[in-house]
Amino acid sequence: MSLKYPRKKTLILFLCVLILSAFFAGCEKSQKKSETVKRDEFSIAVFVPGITEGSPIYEMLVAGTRKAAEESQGVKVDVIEGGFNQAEWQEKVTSLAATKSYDLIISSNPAMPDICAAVAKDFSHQKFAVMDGYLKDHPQIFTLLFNQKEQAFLIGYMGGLATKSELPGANPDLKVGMVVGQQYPVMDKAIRPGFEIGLQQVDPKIKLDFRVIGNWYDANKAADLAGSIFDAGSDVILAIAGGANQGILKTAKERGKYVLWFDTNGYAMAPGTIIGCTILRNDKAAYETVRLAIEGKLPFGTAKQVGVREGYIDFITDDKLFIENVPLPIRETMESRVQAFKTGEVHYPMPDF
Ligand code: RBF
Repeated sequence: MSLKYPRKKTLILFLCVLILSAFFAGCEKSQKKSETVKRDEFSIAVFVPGITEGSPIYEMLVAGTRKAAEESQGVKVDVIEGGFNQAEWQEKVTSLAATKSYDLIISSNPAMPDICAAVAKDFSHQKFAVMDGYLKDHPQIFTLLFNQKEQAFLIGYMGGLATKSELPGANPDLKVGMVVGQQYPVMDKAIRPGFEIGLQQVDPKIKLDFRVIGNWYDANKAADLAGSIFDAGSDVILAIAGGANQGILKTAKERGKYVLWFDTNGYAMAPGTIIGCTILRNDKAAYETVRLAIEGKLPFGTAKQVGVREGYIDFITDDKLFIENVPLPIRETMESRVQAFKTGEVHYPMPDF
């Protein structure tokens, strides 16, 4: 009998220990759980192949990604600029993948799918999304290509109407200029031909004066090229040169000539000088892509293509500055051209490249 109580005490003690250890185990578990939640946050690297500022297409890439991240909880975004030395891009993307800390690396330009595919060989965990690029059937990569033949056609049609117009800076020569940062397959097979088709649908006698800077930042060289294009008889230039576009704008303003703008609404940057803007919704594309990736629904392995009809390419006709600076008959013609693409009456497929 005398042993009864000590036994009871031992039992109570044992139960206490059991309860306490269960309690502490519970604490540890919930601590681990909160650690897991932390590790489970969705992490995105935006690799800008160049410099964001001054390149409308990259500014939209960053803005669209940030917007999608801000609308979700626990999503982290790091923006990494690759700079203008293109030979370094692959190494820089490799370092990002090697950190193993990004659920998604998103980038934008037609050279990036191949670079991502090369990096993917060594990092099978890494997923990529490339806007303004095309690569089919790679299980780690999603790409989205804009129909830039349609985008270039619309601005070409505007260029044709402008060079034949009574605008104060227009001359009787049927010549239109184009200054680009560099040449690449989409430029040579879609953008330049689309622009020329647009010009020549207005008048087959219109000639294109095409010049290449050789990089995406040299505004002085761009200004000189624009000057020699105007000297040779053009009255309007399509600018696709990233940060170097500023040089084209400067020369056009000084000479009372015109610029056609690509990718964003640029009318307010140079009122009366920029007389046409054809836009590409890289912000919308990046936003939608990132949202799907966060939800785990982005179809890696597919290559999406979008154009005017799908709402990713447009020509802006309702801006106050377009209305103020461009005569009504030109505006009406442009509106009807855009409409024909929107309804599907006209469609230019993107070529293979
Ligand atoms: N476009 C830019 O606006 N800025 C750039 O720095 C830039 N770099 C490019 C680099 C490469 C290798 C390639 C192929 C294209 C680049 N582009 C750049 C062009 C861009 O992808 C797109 O075609 C144009 O912005 C017109 O929409």
